[in-house]
Amino acid sequence: MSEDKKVIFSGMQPSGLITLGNYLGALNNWTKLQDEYNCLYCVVDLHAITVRQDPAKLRKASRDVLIQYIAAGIDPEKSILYYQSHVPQHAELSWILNCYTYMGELGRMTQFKEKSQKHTDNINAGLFTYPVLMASDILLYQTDLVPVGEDQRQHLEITRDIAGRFNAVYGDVFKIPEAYIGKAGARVMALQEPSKKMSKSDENKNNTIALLDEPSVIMNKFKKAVTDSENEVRFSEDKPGVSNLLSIYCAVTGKTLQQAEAEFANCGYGSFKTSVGEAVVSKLEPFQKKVAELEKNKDYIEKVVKEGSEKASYLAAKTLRKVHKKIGFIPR
Ligand code: AQP
Repeated sequence: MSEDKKVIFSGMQPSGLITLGNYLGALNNWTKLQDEYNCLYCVVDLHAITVRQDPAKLRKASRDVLIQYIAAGIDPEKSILYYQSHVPQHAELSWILNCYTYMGELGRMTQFKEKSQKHTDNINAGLFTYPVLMASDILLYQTDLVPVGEDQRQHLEITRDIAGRFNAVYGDVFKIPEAYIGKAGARVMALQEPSKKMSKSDENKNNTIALLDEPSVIMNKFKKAVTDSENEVRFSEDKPGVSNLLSIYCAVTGKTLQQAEAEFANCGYGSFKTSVGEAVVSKLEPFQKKVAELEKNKDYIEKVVKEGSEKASYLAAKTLRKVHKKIGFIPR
């Protein structure tokens, strides 16, 4: 890693198939940061098990996420790509930072409130301490910047609080990370319920576009997408379905909202939805081809995973050694 570049850390959970929301809101932006920053992109499998996962599905999703990082344009020569569970320092630092985090602040996390309402049968301690693991992910690498969507801002705030609290006791151990605010990241909403975000773990598959969906499936899902009774293609808060489709169209074509509204001014919802579907299909076509190529190249993927976790472990061990020393643990 080059000393003069700032460090960026981000990750995605292998909790399902990566969606168009994950791509437009995160992955696509990550690829643009690789020349200017030292980037670490992690598949955060430890986070995924805060919700019960089927082992075979988790294994497959973890492989798929890593391959899709590369297919989307993350270059293992430039960025560090790895699985969180391959770098044990994440879990080790997380335990330590648990001891510097208060129950009260964790209880205020919206994601905990939402997920514990959704999974009432499994409100586990991991779900509660998720933000501490996330703080560890970030702080282990002396991260300067974290690209986060609005939904993750609260987690970055608690990371900053924990780091500041630790530094106040032991001196400057951790870099205090900042949010990286790129160009307005698209927030993609669920196609059938546009008041909530598109999520890979959504059980209603018509709500989500998976990056690996077949073209015919993508077209079908867009055709079924919820709109309204007005039949006017216009971006407006009271038209969440149409506005979401317009945002998706702009994000994949690079057109402005004004251009898109003008293009569909005299167009019924049927042909508007077809155009959005076609734009998404053609955006995803080269990506899907690349995924198919990478899937055949197991040796290459293995090499990327091995080298990535070695590089990440080296950096993580450096921080953890410092933490151990400051706390007063006997050196290993
Ligand atoms: N709908 C979305 N629009 C824009 N960005 C999104 N992100 C997630 N959903 C949207 C961004 O994708 C990254 C991946 O985050 P994650 O995998 O850690 O978990 P998440 O945010 O909880 O994503 P999901 O898809 O909703 O997963 P599940 O269903 O497992 O909870 C983040 O940068 C996020 O901002």
